Amino acid sequence: MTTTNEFFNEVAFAEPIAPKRKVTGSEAVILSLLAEGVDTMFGYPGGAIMPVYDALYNYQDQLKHILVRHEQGAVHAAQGFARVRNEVGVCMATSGPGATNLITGIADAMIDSTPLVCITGQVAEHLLGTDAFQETDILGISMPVTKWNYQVTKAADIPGAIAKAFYLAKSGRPGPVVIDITKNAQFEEVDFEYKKCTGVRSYRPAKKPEYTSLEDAAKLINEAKKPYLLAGHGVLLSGAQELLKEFINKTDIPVASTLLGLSAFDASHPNYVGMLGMHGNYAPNVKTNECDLLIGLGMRFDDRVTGDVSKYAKQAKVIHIEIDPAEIDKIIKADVPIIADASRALEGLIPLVEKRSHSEWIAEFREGDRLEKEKVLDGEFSANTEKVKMAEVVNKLSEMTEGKAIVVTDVGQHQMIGSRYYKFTETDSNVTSGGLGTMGFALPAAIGAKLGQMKREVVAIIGDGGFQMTPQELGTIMQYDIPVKILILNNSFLGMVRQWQQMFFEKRYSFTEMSNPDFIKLADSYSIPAERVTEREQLEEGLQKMIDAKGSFLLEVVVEKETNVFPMIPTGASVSDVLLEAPKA
Ligand SMILES: Cc1ncc(C[n+]2csc(CCOP(=O)(O)OP(=O)(O)O)c2C)c(N)n1
Repeated sequence: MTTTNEFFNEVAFAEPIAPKRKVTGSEAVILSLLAEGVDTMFGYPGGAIMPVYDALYNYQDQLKHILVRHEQGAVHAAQGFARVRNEVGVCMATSGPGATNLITGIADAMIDSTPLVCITGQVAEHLLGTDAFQETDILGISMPVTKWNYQVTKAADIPGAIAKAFYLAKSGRPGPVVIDITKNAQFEEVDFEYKKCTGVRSYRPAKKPEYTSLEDAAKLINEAKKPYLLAGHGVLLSGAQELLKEFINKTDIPVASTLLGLSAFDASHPNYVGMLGMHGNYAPNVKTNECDLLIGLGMRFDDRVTGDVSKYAKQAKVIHIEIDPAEIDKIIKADVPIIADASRALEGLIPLVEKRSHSEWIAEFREGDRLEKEKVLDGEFSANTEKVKMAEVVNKLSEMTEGKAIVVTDVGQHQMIGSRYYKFTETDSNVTSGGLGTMGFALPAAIGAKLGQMKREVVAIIGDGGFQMTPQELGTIMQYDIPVKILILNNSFLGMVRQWQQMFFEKRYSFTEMSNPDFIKLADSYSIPAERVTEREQLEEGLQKMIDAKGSFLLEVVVEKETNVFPMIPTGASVSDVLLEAPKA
């Protein structure tokens, strides 16, 4: 473990921004958060963090604390908040079970590069290692799923540790950080003074690209006949949305989005070709194996995007622009690696690239879209089934909100349908659990997203399975009157798993059918207005009620039980083999 001296020697701090005064370690925690500009945090108290909660009591008008109903809710809410604000999300929990309940969300934030500072209480220093009440080695447990974690045992170290935590969480490739504070450190006194962290010696995230690599990339871009750009979460994280538009308007390159990159590029732009991946659109997947230049921008060639890597874009030169050097050549070998944030790389590239037109190449994508429309969309949107289909609901929602809502999706069929059919026209609007695929994410993440962007409409789209993983957060919505809209697409199945069972396990529906509670009564018990739509004719009216509601609203739509999500790249297949329908038996 790092000792105090090593810790401070490593870190560069700015000038003090808070005057020196004597406070308890607990008050120092709150003052440090305020010095970092935190106005909202999420948490759940308990014995080992009680002194910090006590200190918070006096600062309630400056630092809004949202009491969730389960620590997993706190961390997902902090993620939702961070994602729509592009700021660090903050959550807090007690030691032991409180801290371990944060782990799923921390792992989720790690893989989806979401900046978080998670503060946990810990037993007093003299009890460490004794299996004391509610003691758990949260540093050991969280080590593989945090960017950094640190245990503070002395009040004097609190401001420095929190400053370093914020710096590490948001710099370079963002991620979650855990600061574990022993109870004695919370009680002790400290001469409080806050200095923001400006750098850590052993950690030098690249920001600025090498000029020669930009020149090499520009040469490939200028020469390419069929260039193709894949936009990922890094575009949003580095605030490169406008630069990307400028770059595309100049080069006329078609742009596809990863799941987490959605809303970084306006879906109504003529160069937008759709979503990549296992359940992405048809053309964006197939064209990967036909382009002559592939530009990965702030994305990491996840296996859901690449399918079989041995058959992935073999014909293409690859430019990979990515802030995390560990991602370069990890899955796809780059001809031109550019280690930089998306924003800096585009800034450098725009003057070097020539004005081009690629209309014929883009028309090839439209041909793929036509095929997808014929084989998938026409069926998805037509009223040819008894119950309404998920696609109809999302399509209607997208139309009725003009693509302007923040959409928070859970995990499953509805996530893929929601991501593909919601036509995002505003940036920072897509909040989903991509890398970890955490069911139960959406309800608490929507709470965070709404509190992060109060002026925007926030709609959580959730399956009946995922909703039942964190339904207790209805209590949080009730207590703080958070106007989140909840859209449950109820197929009485763990739909995505059922789809796989149907396609790959001979329809053996092993433990995927669900008897559900009455969601309307459940919402009612939390004083949340709710309605159920069972017929197609009621859909528009139901959605309108939900949209018009001033406060929170739960709309349950009973959807077709056994519809499948296509296109689909079966596990291990190539992007060229994306299926538009189930293979005939
Ligand atoms: C915590 C967790 N457990 C299990 C899974 C595996 N899983 C992925 S999708 C899915 C089914 C989701 O069902 P539901 O929430 O009803 O949504 P639907 O697919 O029907 O839209 C399951 C069980 C998961 N992603 N996360």
